[in-house]
Amino acid sequence: MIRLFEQHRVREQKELEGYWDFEALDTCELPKVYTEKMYVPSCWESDVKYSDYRGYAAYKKRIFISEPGYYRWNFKGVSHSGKVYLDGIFLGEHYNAFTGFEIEAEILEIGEHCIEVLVDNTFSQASTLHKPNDYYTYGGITKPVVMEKLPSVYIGDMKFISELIEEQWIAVVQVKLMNRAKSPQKIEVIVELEGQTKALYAGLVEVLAEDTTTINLREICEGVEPWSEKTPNLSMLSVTITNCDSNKVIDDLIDRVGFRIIEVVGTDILLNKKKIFIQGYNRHEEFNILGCAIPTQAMAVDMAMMRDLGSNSVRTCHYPNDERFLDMCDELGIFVWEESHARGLDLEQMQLPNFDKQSKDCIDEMIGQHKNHACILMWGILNECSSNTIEGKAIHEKQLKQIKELDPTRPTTYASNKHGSDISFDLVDIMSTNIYLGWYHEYDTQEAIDAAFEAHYQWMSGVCPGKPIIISEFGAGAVYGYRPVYKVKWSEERQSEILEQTLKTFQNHPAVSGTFIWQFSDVRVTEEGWAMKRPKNINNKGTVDEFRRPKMAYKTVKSIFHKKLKEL
Ligand code: ADA
Repeated sequence: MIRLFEQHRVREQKELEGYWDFEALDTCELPKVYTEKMYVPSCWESDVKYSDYRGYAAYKKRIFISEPGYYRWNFKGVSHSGKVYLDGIFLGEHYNAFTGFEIEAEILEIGEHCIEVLVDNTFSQASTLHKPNDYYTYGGITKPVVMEKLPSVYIGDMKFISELIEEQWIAVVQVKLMNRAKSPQKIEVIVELEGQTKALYAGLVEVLAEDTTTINLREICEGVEPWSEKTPNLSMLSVTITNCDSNKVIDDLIDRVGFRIIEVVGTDILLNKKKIFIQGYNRHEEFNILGCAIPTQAMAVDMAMMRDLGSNSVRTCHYPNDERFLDMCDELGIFVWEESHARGLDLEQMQLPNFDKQSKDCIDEMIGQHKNHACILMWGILNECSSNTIEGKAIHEKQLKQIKELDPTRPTTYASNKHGSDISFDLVDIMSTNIYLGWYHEYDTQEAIDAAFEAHYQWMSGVCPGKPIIISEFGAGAVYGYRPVYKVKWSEERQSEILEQTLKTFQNHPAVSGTFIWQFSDVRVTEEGWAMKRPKNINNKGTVDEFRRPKMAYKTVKSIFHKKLKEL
């Protein structure tokens, strides 16, 4: 499945799912011979032969071209990086497993061609975001590959923003047209929004040779049903273009949008002018043996459990998520804190030569690809990075500036663990703190936990008064099935008790606007650097284990979350 809704009725698209030729490699170069098969999309670790393989591999897919023209391959996720070749000719490359990329080529010869991809999931100084970590990063073509034939003039992008001014909902839409032809093209453009009686836009534009044209519109919309967690109303926004000379419809693009506005007013977070309380989970993109190549059916399993628990939100720790998961959040009314890729980098790692570009590209792609999702309420960066140094603050500032330039409509944040020393909170709209009271910070009574958080809050509000505060991570570990008579750490009982105590502290504190439990499910971690701190090589702070088996804490969280929902 490419998306949870139909994106095109005119443009030809097909998913290149199935077995591709595969060859594990000693060096990152195209092989002469392929001796194996690997399923796409999948993590190669899901093939028992490669369950802990970290290295290079080549994939090859034969394609048949029946008509000369412009073709594009949209790789939704290649982990960690991919180099793409057509008939042995290098077309382009991409770093980062968690954002998609597009590769284009003009093919003139009818007949068989082949796409090859060199995939690399090694760790090196050149890879500044994929590091040995408290989550596993897999190898392979892990998300769908979509091939499409593009007309010479096609729709390059569509951006939707909703505004609410004096009770009136306004649609602000930007459409980009691309012209590959060597002559100007006269195009009729129609932009329609489901529920609106007349087209938002209908007009003729001329796109100059080998150039682009942008159409901007801003229209008051009547009868709008806004999007919210209780009423996740979505509308199909479609743009269709017709070549005026041939009078032939040549391309279309459909997206699914929601009218909603998110604001920070004082210490409150408002959705459509109403204060909200965010409660939910940090969720890594991993589903046990499937790794990060999660089919939508498995995403739906997680979504059903998080909603059963009473979650109204998810934090995409620590990287942009699959757009199909975001489609689900749009459709079910789940708030999302989407985060660019970074976890626990110190200043030295943030100053590596490739860090700036790899971070910039990830933010550009995250916002470029996910900007129209109503569910995304805020953008996050740099989880537990160097926000307590002058140089680190400058890097935070640079990334936050980039985000605001791309999208001024959503608040920004980052999750800090620099308790008592963070100097960057003034840069963000929402202050967020990771604080494991009762687990990493030894407190064992409710009173002690309440007092410890109050002291932490006093420090935060002293450093940067008058902003909303989110508890972006808190929780405890538990090995599934470990039920000793004593409530020792790693037992399910202790995890349940710590979550009960800390949830009570955070949910009862007037300054807290949201809580994200660390974490929804247990996840595999890299052996390098983490095995000795993680029983079974697993980060087991999940409320469910890696097989989605609920731990004792499940009932505890469910009771507390649902009680809070009743108060909201
Ligand atoms: C940090 C980090 C998480 C995870 C967590 C833990 O807060 O942000 O990714 O590693 O600690 O489980 O200790």
